Amino acid sequence: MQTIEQNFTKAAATHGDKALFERPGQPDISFAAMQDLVGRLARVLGDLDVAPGDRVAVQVEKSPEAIALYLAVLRVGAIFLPLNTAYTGPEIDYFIGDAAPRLFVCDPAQERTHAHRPGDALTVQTLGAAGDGTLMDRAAGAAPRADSHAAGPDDRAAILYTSGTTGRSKGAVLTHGNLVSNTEALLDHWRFTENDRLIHALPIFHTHGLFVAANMALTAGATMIFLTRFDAEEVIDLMADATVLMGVPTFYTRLLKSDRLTQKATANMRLFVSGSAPLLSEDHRAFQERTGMAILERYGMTETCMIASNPYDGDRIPGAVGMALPGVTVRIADRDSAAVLPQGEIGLIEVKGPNVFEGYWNMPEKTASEFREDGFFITGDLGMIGEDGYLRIVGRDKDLVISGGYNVYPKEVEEAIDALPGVLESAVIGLPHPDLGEAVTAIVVPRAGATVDPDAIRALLADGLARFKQPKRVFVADALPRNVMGKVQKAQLRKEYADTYA
Ligand code: MCA
Ligand code: AMP
Repeated sequence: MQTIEQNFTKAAATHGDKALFERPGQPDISFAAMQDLVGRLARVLGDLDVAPGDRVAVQVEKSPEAIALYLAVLRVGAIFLPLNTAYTGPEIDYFIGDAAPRLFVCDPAQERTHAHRPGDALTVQTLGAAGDGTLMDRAAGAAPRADSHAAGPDDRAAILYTSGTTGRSKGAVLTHGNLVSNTEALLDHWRFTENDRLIHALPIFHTHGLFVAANMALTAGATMIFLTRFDAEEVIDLMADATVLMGVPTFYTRLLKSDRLTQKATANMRLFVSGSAPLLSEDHRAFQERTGMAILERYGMTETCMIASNPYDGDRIPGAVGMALPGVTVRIADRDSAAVLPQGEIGLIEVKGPNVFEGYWNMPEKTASEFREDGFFITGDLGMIGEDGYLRIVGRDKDLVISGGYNVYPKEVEEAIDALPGVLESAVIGLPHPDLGEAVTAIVVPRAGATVDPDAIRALLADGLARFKQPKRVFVADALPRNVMGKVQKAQLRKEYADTYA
């Protein structure tokens, strides 16, 4: 069994001087230099008493050093736990409390905020965007550790928190086998090789940027053109010297806004991948008209890595996410009876394979409730498999908003709003948004005799909720529409407020 870290070591042995990272205006970083840094960071982790199975929580800006830290954590057999840089203090408190990491690595600017954290077992270190901070200071003179902790496919590699319908985030535990099998399937399916030059503009604390994009380049020995954020004009400039872009639908919506997106601009590119949220069919078609290239849409989940993909050769169909990846089984089942449904019928998308996670950290009951008895994981997405064999996602059985590729669970936002003074209750919905796909929107009902101000509500939410979870608009209403069972009719609200961002 090889781990992602061991596969990287193999690639580094072959590609020594080749650039692993290229960054506009900054020096390249070769595979050999990266390998040296991973070794030194692995030594530092050992010196900090990080043992196999320990969690290492990391909330840092995107940098090559952060990727090196990820590989070093795998090298020592610990569990990598990346956290969105947008998370605020109360959110971090929850993750640290739940995962009980041995080490927490934060941005140097946050060190004082987190200094209070060290309890019996927790150490806080820092890593800055420019490769600065206490961790790198320690690594400067360290003797590289070359040997990897022996890991089997079922050993734990990472925990990624995903919000829950109950409002409580769940840590999805991913094994080395999950990461390696999925990376291998994607390398093969998308014909990704050492000759590729990947424009990497995604954040590295989620599956898409870390376990799809970075793992593929690290394993294949490819070069990443590593950008700290997505800028459409910059990405168009870089296409002349790149081969692949992986992005969320918002990337493509924004690229299409530029007149400079042309067949000529994309002539060197061989593949555009979209995922994490539905790609608008009209964007798919417009992109093909403008560039002559069909975006390849794929479908995945934090709990399952990638599940299905449109073909590399063959039709990439707008509105479809393709077929199950090799080794992965997808079926459509009835929500209540669990009966497997025939082709063409809409039901819950369920998945089984080496890509499917072990379970939720410390939540055996929650884990059990999301698997069928025969081991299929219930995604909570609604879909159907057409006569053409392509999977289409037609909706969600879970109350979830996906904004610019980030998941927001309404329950969590509603709980935060309901706790504010003067609020009786609230409903949070996703509404069509021209840039983000869906925008988080709140409808708030004041207590009798109280008045609530939408701007004040937004301001009060700012300290406790990550920015992407905060409602873009807040509406005040006298009451929420309910059915006879008393359940809030969110479909009705979505209809009523549909044109908010038009
Ligand atoms: C930024 N803002 C957002 C978002 N991003 N608000 C809602 N949703 C967002 N996604 C806020 C900013 O804080 C700012 O707020 C305002 O919106 C405008 O920011 P802007 O500069 O336009 O944003 P940006 O920095 O350009 O970011 C937009 C983005 C980014 C490029 C779409 O959100 C992004 O990189 N998303 C990718 C997420 C991702 O990697 N998802 C994969 C998850 P204000 O104006 O108030 O200050 S993995 C996954 O889902 C599965 C497994 C899968 O299948 O891949
Ligand atoms: P996350 O929990 O961040 O891993 O997000 C996973 C969810 O994103 C899935 O359950 C889907 O609802 C959604 N998703 C991912 N890829 C696609 C896609 N290509 N089309 C539609 N929805 C998608």
